Amino acid sequence: MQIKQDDLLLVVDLQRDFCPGGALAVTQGDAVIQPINQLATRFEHVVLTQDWHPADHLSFASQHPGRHPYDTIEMSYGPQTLWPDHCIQGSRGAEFHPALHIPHASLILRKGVHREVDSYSAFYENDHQTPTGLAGWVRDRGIRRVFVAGLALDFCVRFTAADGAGCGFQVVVIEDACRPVNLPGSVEATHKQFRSLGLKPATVAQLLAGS
Ligand code: VGL
Ligand code: ZN
Repeated sequence: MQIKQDDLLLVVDLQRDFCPGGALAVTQGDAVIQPINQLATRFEHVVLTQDWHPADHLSFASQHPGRHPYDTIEMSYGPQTLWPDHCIQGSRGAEFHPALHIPHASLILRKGVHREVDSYSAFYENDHQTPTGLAGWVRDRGIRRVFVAGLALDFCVRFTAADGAGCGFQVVVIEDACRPVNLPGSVEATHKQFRSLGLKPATVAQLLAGS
């Protein structure tokens, strides 16, 4: 697969809290950083997303007495998984991982900033109605194809890829440049959704080889 000038690399949530030692650590989350740094040099357009919650965000189990991380609750917009406190605005855990090095990235999109609604996707908040503005940014640049990589495969990457396709972009998930949180059934559900949306997977090696 050949990377073109009007392609975008969308790098999802490569933050300290999602890497080993972080508040919501994804197994081997940091293993994707070097490949993504390398891939990013091939893209003219790169966007980084940053999970960026107020300290009292309602996706935090700590805001729901008697509830625990990874429980599911019903919010006004549907089911919501509860998480340990993570990526609090301005905190060390919310910083990009120090090994991430993509100086030419032209947009940093912060999401999950509203207390009442989580935002896994970089395009829409979890109510599936409130846009982040990214679709317009992408369209205005004439970008047609969006490559997605980062953390976590079964949450923010999954919802970003699905919404990107819903916005009319051609979406390619670079699966070996992602790692999952891996809750029961979450990875299987992700693959099933990708298949049903007809999303193309790619590997880092395929892209670097341009084949
Ligand atoms: C994420 C859970 C909560 C992610 C963000 O980046 O996949 N997962 N907030
Ligand atoms: Zn979050």
